[in-house]
Amino acid sequence: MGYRIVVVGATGNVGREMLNILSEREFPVDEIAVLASRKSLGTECAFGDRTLKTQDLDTFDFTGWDMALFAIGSDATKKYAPVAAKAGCVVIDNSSLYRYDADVPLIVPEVNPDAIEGYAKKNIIANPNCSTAQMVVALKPLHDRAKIKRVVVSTYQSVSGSGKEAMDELWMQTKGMYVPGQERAPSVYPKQIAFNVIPHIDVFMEDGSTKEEWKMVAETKKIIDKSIKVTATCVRVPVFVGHSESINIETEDFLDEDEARDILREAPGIMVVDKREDGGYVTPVECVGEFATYISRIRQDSTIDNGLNFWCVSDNLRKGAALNAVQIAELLGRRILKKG
Ligand code: 11C
Repeated sequence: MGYRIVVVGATGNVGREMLNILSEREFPVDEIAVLASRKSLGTECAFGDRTLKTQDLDTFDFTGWDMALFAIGSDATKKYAPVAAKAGCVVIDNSSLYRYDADVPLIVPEVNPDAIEGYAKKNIIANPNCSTAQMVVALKPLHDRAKIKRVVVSTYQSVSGSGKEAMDELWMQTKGMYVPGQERAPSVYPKQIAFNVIPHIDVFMEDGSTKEEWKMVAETKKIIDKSIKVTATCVRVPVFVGHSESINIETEDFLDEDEARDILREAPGIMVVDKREDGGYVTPVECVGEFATYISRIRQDSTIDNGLNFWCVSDNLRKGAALNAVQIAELLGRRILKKG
């Protein structure tokens, strides 16, 4: 016996990946419904070798459905997630709406699976931001061994994090550089993204940081340990899929680079590719469509007593969103609903 699953926002970048991953991982599905807003109604979605027709989110009755994977914006989530949760359907939400709510667990299954026990307060479980998800998978095993005091992270985030329109903007702007008359002015982003980098993701906060940077701080604390200090600079780069991060950690205990490499090799969800030679590291194009978070360039930071640097790359639509949501669904099934 399997589950009755709903995917909300099934026609978007993340929704489509949710369907792919549910199918790839052979999630025990008895019945599946794909929902979209009115403007996408009738659009067909692939689920394995089946084709599903989208249904109207506005009128859908969540009663009797086990889990709903939400991949829509915060405003729509605010309207529909409580409806699903109230109907007894557990919501796994990819938006930022509930992440900082003390009554909603924020889960990365390799890192804090036990937090799922708190799901019943609201019948909602939150999925973290993509840049946080891949980072905490790497930080947790190092924190368990040497206690991380401080993290300095700079991100190189792909345009798929901003949705399909941003991917089109990168494509059209790039084409427009070479084809006279097809120049494309910035629209999704405040500045040109083709052949450029933009140190600005999400809205600005009062202290000069951006919301994306704030999320990395707040979410790392909630998922791993509130004592970890995080400072982040988040940058958009002209890459279609795959977020990269340059991470520096300072630990309480000394951690040798070779031991760190061994720890990361053994850690769940991680693949270490770290040869000190040309091409002996992973770049975003190589992580597309993969489940793992890749770690490369592990090395001592010789400017402090207990410091390490490393490079972290992952498919932001997968570990950063859809895969993590499906892993939460698997965890919920295994630990709580126990049907599969
Ligand atoms: C980006 N990290 O790359 C964002 C996308 O809070 O779920 C996901 C935003 C979020 O633009």
